[in-house]
Amino acid sequence: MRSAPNIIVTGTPGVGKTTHCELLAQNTGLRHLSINAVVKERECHDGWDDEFRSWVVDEDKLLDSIEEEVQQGGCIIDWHACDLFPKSWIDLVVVVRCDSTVLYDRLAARGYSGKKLDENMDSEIMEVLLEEARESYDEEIVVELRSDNSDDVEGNVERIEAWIKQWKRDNSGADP
Ligand code: DAT
Repeated sequence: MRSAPNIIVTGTPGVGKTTHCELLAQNTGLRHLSINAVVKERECHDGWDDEFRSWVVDEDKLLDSIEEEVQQGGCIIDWHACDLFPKSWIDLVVVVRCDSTVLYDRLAARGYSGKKLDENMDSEIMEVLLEEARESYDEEIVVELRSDNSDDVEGNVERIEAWIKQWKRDNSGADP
């Protein structure tokens, strides 16, 4: 049994996943597991996709690589997909959402253009990640949080911190 929960923070690139994960890790002591970094550093990929300027992820290798760490609990998994992580690993799925005008500006500032920019904008507008989360996990562990400005980040992180405290009370092993 885990002594701290595992949380996925997911959403379209640019919505604010990493911003949330870093603050949450700092405030709670949970570990920020950036899947981007894992894929790159532990070479869990089949090479580089030039068109999308991103790694082609080898999901089996990725899951093997993080399994032991995640099963210990206390991981905040930061990734723009969520359906690959086994249900039994995960206690909460946070889908970060963002206004599309705000997102467009963030992605353009990041240097995204053409097909990569268009596909990410479509993904946010079509609620692709929210749908993926709802299809992959029990409804009651999926929450959608808005991240248009810095007040949103603080409010969201406070909410997740309160949830973590409650999870720890509920899973302490003590009699109710
Ligand atoms: P992601 O990890 O989802 O790709 P990020 O955390 O790297 O997103 O954020 C992308 C950029 O937008 C980065 O420059 C920080 C900024 N940002 C994220 N969330 C924000 C918010 N709620 N208010 C203002 N800026 C935000």
